[in-house]
Amino acid sequence: MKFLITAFEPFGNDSKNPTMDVIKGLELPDVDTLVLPVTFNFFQDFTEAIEDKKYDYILHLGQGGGRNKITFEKVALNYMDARIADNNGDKPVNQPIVADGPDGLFTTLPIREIVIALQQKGYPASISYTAGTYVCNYIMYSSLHYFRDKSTKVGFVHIPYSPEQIVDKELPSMSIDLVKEIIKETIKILSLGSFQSEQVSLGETH
Ligand code: PCA
Repeated sequence: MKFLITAFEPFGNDSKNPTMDVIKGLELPDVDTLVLPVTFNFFQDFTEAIEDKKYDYILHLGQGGGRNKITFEKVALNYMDARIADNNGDKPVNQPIVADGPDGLFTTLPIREIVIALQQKGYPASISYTAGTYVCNYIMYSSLHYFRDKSTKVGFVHIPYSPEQIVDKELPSMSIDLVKEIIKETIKILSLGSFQSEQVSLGETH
């Protein structure tokens, strides 16, 4: 199994992006890592960079400031509505990502099975039903759309702020070591490929 794990550069008012620290520690066989710019126009460069790699799994990581768990995204929307400019100064508002693309695309990772397995091991993981309307949603949608008829499976994981980022804020955080451990466990679960699909609900009522 070949994996690609991506991180993002810092953006907005944040001088760090914890995803960059997380991938630094992921020296594993069959796992490549890549840092992506926080811009709405780099997807073609991304596909060129990974053209001959034939990954089985691509796991994009993004900072989800304010989240209190590792969250596996269920759906990407064909929609950009940037509250702040990206790192190129672009700020697309109320626009589709792919003209004539489907309104939404579900992740092709078995996230229910992953989250159940992680929770059983005592890790704080859950499913999220919105990846926002900024660059994380853009990369998730673009990747799912690009790989829709290919064997590569695509997923997106938002991670909380790291403890040093919330020293002056009333927001949750998670240590980089714990995030790394959970991502390594996720890679292990996917590599073993033996999922339990229990009929428990991981849904939300709001
Ligand atoms: N988080 C942002 C973009 C880059 C990142 O790490 C987002 O959630 O859209």
